Amino acid sequence: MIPIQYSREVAAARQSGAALVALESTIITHGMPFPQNVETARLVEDDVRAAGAVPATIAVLDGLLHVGLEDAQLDQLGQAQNVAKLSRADMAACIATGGTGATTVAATMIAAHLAGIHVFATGGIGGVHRGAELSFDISADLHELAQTPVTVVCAGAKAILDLPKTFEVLETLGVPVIAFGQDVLPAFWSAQSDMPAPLRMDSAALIAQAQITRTSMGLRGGQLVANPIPLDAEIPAETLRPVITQALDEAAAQGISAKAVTPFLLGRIFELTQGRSLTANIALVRNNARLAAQIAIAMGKSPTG
Ligand code: PSU
Ligand code: MN
Repeated sequence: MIPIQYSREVAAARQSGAALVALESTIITHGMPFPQNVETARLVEDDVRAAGAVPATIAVLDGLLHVGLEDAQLDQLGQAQNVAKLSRADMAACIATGGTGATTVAATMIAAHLAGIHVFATGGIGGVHRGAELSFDISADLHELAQTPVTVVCAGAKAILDLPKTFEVLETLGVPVIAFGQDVLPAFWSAQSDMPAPLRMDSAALIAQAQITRTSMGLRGGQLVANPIPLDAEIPAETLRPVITQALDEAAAQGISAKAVTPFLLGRIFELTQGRSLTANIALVRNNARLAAQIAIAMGKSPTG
């Protein structure tokens, strides 16, 4: 095993057996502007604590895998330039070469699993990009969900993606997609989409039990919980549609590709909505952190967990 640097708080939680919730860092370095990125990361950690669990924000700093960041490290990462965006393909290389990188959903799942953490909260997972039939751009997040046993709480896949194709791929890969408390899938900035949810659960305890059952059946992989953004924070899909189209057109015109696509689109949508997309993004991540904490606590209470 590679060495893992735990924060003081996470190390204490591991000793006492407290429930842990993993948090990613790409949303900090590539998903939100400074200083809202650091402020949000702190709020999300506090939301996990207020719900009775312990937050473990994950990143690679100077070649060392950190599970839980001290306050100063979080601050530094939030302001650092040229931080790598790490997924399954490049995480080990970053560690081996002493680099610094923020972990995407895929890389955070890998790290959480290495650290024995079963639940992870993020904003929106990556997925199948629009036009993927030509670009082949499908996020590694989907394949990670198929193989790493971590329950990921998100607000759906980001609405910049091709949502029907994203959920088709998840089904093909055998990933349970569970809408929390509603019959349709949420769509990140919007609470509802027109896609029926493959599965629906209304309690954290059931979600925890479903993951435990999966693992005890020898089924590989995690599950995706799609938790709708709180209604008072949502942006209706009709409002976003032209904004997303414009951002996508600009990305195509400027030849933005590969890892740069998602950060570019999120940044342009932030500008085109005068910051409203960021306010919604912050609200949905915090909402996901609270649910993830409840699931983590329920997993700890289960006799088989
Ligand atoms: N959720 C957010 N903002 C983000 C992300 C998630 O609210 O920026 C990040 C996650 O790290 C996710 C990544 O894994 O976006 C997807 O990147 P890509 O589409 O390049 O796979
Ligand atoms: Mn991609």
